[in-house]
Amino acid sequence: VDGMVRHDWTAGTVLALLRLPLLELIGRANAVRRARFPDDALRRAALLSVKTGGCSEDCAYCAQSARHESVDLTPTRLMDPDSVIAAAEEAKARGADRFCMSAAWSRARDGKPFEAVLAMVRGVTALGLEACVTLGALTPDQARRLAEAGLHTYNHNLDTGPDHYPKIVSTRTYQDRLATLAVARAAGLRLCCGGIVGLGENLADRAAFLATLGALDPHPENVPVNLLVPIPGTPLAARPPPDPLEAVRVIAAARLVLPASDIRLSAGRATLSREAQILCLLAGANGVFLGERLLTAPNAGEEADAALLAALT
Ligand code: SAM
Ligand code: DTB
Ligand code: SF4
Repeated sequence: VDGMVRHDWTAGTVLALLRLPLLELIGRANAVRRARFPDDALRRAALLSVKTGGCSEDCAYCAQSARHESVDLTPTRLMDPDSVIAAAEEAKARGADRFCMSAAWSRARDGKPFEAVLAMVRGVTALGLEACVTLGALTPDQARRLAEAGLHTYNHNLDTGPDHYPKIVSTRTYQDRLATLAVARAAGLRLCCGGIVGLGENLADRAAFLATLGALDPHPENVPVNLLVPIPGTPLAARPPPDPLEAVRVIAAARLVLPASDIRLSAGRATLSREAQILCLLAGANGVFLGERLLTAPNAGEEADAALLAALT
């Protein structure tokens, strides 16, 4: 029965969803979306890179890996908490309900930088925003301290299916990612865990990715679906951006696999027409990142956001 939360998803059952005729898939996903989110409210997050570039991991899509030497990016130091909190205040004034802070770290380090992140979390939470951070791998103690500081959600993406993952990242394993998700969950944090369409994965990889999320109990509360933004200087620079309808199918299948989770149409939105974005929402997405910038890449921007929101009213 569509719309029931279940955890017995397999790559096979999800593959069957991804292969449905497009209109049937969208129709079923939209029925679940309407039943679960009857007010059609769009969740609005703002994104800030609090520490950009210089990362020791080698994620093939990422502008921030120090290993992709020809990417045009100057690494920055960790921002000071006051500037971050000021940016959160502006985001709130522009209508954001959540503030996501990203650091290009393979793992969170103890000491001063971690204390600063805790101060950011406290400050953003005090503004009445949902604070979310993504810091790489966490120890149980770090996860506990983030939860104590009021962190709403921890983001840690699986990106793709387990078989395709080693073709995209060699410096860590899929198991490492799952272990960090378990650490964050054990500390009582909500999870944001999503992936990317357009990494050269096939339909079976997409099915295995969604089945992995669907098998987590509880499901991640948030699932960002990114369309690859090909970044000059990265190994995936020459890859064509994915067909928007591929993302529509992934979003619709995600809505059926994870009926109660928020699904955010994330990176790549800037290249989608307003109509393609609305198709993504119809297929089950119920959130976006607002603003001019993602982490290093441009986002849709204020004008396009306003046009989208106006079209929806
Ligand atoms: N270092 C942390 C980590 O990897 O968990 C957090 C930052 S990382 C940049 C956050 C996520 O952004 C990645 O997991 C990936 O899914 C997404 N992302 C990064 N670069 C992207 C790109 N060029 N296109 C689409 N999504 C991208
Ligand atoms: C997520 O899944 N997508 C956002 C957020 N979580 C951190 C980041 C997208 C990054 C896009 C590429 C860039 O800006 O460098
Ligand atoms: Fe580092 Fe995260 Fe980028 Fe991978 S995705 S290179 S871990 S910042």
